[in-house]
Amino acid sequence: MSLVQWINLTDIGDERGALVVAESNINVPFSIERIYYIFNTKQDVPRGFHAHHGLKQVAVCLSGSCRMLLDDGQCKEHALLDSPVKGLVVDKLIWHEMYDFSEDCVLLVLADAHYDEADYIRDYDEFLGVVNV
Ligand code: T46
Repeated sequence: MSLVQWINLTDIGDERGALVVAESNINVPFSIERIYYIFNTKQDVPRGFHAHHGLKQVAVCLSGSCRMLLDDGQCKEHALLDSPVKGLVVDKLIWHEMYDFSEDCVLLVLADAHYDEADYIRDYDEFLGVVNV
């Protein structure tokens, strides 16, 4: 199965413009406990470089574009986030790196838990140990 899993966030807008809805356990496969967004990102400055022990997330590029590397310790895949109707699932125990942020990129992230630094694995060798590679 591909590491790159998309959620289709349907545009239910009308002649006035677009409208997209994200709902817990309906089109988002978990209960949303936190949202955060990343913008004004310096170009050529990547972010991420971690995995989560338990956190599940969906990332949506509301404006502009960026790319994300997903790595399960065996395979690496790259995804282009360039649409507000495409949500990229970032599951637990997936090492991820975001890069190639456009100047106008606004990256929204829906998460299934509150912020907890103890949930982060920020060392790649530790990550490989956790996923038993
Ligand atoms: C992720 C990717 C996609 C908080 O205090 N609360 C929060 O909810 C978040 C997200 C971050 N922080 C603090 C933790 C760090 O001291 O903000 C600082 C920057 O976070 P970080 O370096 O982890 O940012 P990114 O862009 O590398 O990663 C973020 C999320 O942290 C992470 O969970 O999966 O976006």
